[in-house]
Amino acid sequence: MTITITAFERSPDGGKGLARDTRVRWALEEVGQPYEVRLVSFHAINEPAHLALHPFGQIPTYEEGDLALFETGSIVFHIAERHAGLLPDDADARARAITWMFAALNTVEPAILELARLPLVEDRVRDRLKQLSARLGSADWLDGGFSAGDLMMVSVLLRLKSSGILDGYPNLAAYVARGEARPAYKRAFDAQLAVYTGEPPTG
Ligand SMILES: N[C@@H](CCC(=O)N[C@@H](CS)C(=O)NCC(=O)O)C(=O)O
Repeated sequence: MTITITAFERSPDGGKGLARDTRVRWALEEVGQPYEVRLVSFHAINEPAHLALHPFGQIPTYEEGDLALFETGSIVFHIAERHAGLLPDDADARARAITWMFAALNTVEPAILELARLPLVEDRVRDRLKQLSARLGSADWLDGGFSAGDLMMVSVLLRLKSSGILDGYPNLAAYVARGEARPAYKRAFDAQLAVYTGEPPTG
């Protein structure tokens, strides 16, 4: 029975093997099963014909006669069950191999995917800082005298201090420093720190 999988005709990784059809191809190669590939566009994955195979409009899919599968975990598991070479015969060892499949998909892959999203998140933060920096200009505070607006904005920006991102926006770095220099901020900071040091606040 012919096995047909789907893959992107233009993968965003430009052929680095990161698209998930690669793991299905790999499993099929390991067990020596020939297969065909139907290349699909980003548009086609949301068309009814593809959605009938994959309800979430993704690749890869796997077709073998009347059987249609999606999700690489289930596809690789199916291949491994039907052909020798990917799952041990011993029942316990088999269960452990399956455990590692779940670990890869449920525990390790989500964390790695977050890392891949990091550059996008950083771009978004820099956009916001650029806008805020333009708005603050050479003023001390956002709208005349110090207000609750500055209290909140400085509190939020403080989270970026250790990242070094603020260094690219000198007026924002100075704005945060002005906030931190306020006696009331120092008192608040010392009071929360005292919870950990056991020392009474100095202010
Ligand atoms: N959990 C799915 C994830 C499939 C997936 O995210 N596929 C990507 C390509 S590697 C895709 O089709 N992305 C397009 C989209 O989600 O719109 C699996 O393991 O098969």
